[in-house]
Amino acid sequence: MEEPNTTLVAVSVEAQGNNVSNIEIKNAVLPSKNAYGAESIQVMEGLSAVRKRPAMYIGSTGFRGLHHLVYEVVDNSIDEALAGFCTKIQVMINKDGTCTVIDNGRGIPVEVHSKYNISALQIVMTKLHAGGKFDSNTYKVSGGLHGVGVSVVNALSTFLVVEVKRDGKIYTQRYERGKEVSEVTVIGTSTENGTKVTFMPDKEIFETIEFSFETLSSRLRELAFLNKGLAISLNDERDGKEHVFKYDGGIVSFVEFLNKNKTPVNGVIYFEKDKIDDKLPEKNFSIQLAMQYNDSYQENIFSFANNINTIEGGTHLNGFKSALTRVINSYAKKNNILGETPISGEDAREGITAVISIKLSQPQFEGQTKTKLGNSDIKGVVESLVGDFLSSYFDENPKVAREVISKVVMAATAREAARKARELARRKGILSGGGLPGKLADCSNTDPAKCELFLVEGDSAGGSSRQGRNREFQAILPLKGKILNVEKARINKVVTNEEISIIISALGCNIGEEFDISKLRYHKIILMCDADVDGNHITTLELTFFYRYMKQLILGGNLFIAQPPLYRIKKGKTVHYVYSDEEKDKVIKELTASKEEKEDVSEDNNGVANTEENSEQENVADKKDENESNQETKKIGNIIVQRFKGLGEMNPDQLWETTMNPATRTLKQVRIEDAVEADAIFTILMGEEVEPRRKFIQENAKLVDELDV
Ligand code: 0RA
Repeated sequence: MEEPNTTLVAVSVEAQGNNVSNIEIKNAVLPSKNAYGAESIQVMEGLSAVRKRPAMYIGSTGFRGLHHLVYEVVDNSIDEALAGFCTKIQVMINKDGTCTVIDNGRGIPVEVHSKYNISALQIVMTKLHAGGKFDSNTYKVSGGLHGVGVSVVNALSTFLVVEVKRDGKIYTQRYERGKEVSEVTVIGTSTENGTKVTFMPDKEIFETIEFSFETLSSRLRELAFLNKGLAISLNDERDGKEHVFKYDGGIVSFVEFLNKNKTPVNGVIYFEKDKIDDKLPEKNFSIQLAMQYNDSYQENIFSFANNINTIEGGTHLNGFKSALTRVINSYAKKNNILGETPISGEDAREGITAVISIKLSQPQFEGQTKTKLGNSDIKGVVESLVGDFLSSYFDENPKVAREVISKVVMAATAREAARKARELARRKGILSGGGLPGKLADCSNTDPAKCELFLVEGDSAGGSSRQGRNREFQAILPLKGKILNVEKARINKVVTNEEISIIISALGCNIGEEFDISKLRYHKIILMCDADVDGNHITTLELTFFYRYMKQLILGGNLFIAQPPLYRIKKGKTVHYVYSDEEKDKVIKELTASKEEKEDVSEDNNGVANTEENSEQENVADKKDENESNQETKKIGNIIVQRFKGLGEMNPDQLWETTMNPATRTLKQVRIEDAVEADAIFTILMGEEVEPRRKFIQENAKLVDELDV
């Protein structure tokens, strides 16, 4: 069953207001500059396939898919920048709901194709995979969601208008649902070059057609970091918001940005290398790496392949990690600064912030969300390039090397202390038979794929859920309120924290480098807290723990948040459980309408709220209903509305029916929509610094209201 998702992150942290000047694009790897003419464009098929199965081309027809349309057009402009022809990209969300992307690249070719006798522009816009850009000497992404071609955007738009400035003229053509409705027409002259695309996403295709400024903004900012010197602006004509991104420091600026609310230990270490072989263009490869340690305990590495955030990592990330561990160990050994304990990879990465961005000709994207780089030869290539660079960097910068290594040695010592403390705790019997915690009410099924673990707030709710559950496949672990804030603690404190060590033992898959998904005892882990301020805080603390120590479970789609109902609405013998205030108003309205005149039903939601607030006011009885003595109960006519203050107030049957029964419950799946934002939010909300948190809370009142930290 498809679960609704909880996005860890939905906001951008701060506006970036850089001036757009001194435009300089440094093209790391130049593809061979053979000019594309109209003739080199290969024609493939029409667009009907795209409208039939849109998700195949853009991933989904939801919020994500909608925004992919913009990224698809922007990717084409970025390709022009990579080829050295474009320095500026402007994105606009227009008042009428359309989106415009303008670049100053070469402009899509307009010449008439001799074989087909139509303009190349029309071919690019109306044929799938048409474009002279599918040869391997560019870094076009194949197989992934990007790079499907701008014609896909055309196919999924009610209308699209393109304008091309090229050869001293301005050309235009209009399309509707992917079909041309005008000729390519000259509408003026210009000395400039470039492409302007305006499109209206088709509401027959998409569940929503409303663009989000924040979502576009974070991706465009990321693209600006990854493409040094390229100016990317975003304007929201609906409310006048504007961001301009341009980073002459590229990923060095990216690392500085990521460490903005942290305390750095060293300057940013940067390295880039291109491997270009004109005879073997399919082996072309470039790498950029920027890294800086800070005094926190978190590892924060972002990896990209062809500008795509490889959230699931892959061979480039593994190559970097191996090189780092190896170089740090050998430097420490050579200089006699190795402590008693050997340095593990995790120690070497404690407090690191790094961005690794590679470009390659034929990327293979794998994994659940197609964000894991699979090219097997890349690990060795990255490992040897990074290894060579880092060892000479440390040799040439002994002061930095010592700072880094003394931090790493401290991490190793703390980890060793943590291991010993855990060992001791185990012997002292905090963890009972079979290594499972005594508080765990396990299920009888032993197939992890069928099993669920509920992490429940408090003993009282723990009790009702234990009684209410299906003990065949549902296990219950009651937790004592607030778990440790892992954002502020080093690993030794984290693993010796009682509640956390109980969670780790119950799950069975360990954390960090010892993490082993094959040992995971439950494939669904469900956080179940009260729907109030404390409950939200606990959920956030638990999310922080999973995000920092078991991110794999989030990436694997194993983590969920239960949705207990807020109200129980009863009229006569029928009972409704509702999960939000809007839903409550709606149900009350329906129940009221069914006894009154039908015309009430046609009122909108506001009307209903008013009805309840005003005209029904005299009917509201504040006295407690006899049967529901513990709960806040209101009477509206013959309708009884009962507010659940906590899970503990529900009896086991109610808890089963509303929150635990797979047939009737709603679960929210936790996903990482935007890794950069997710890190920033956890750092800001849960970390040491007070000022950024205050500022963030002011700027994002709504989100924080939901998180309530
Ligand atoms: C096909 C061939 C060439 C450029 C483009 C397409 C192109 C597409 C888009 C979409 C948005 N902006 C774009 N800019 C360029 C090569 C052009 C040449 O050889 O002159």
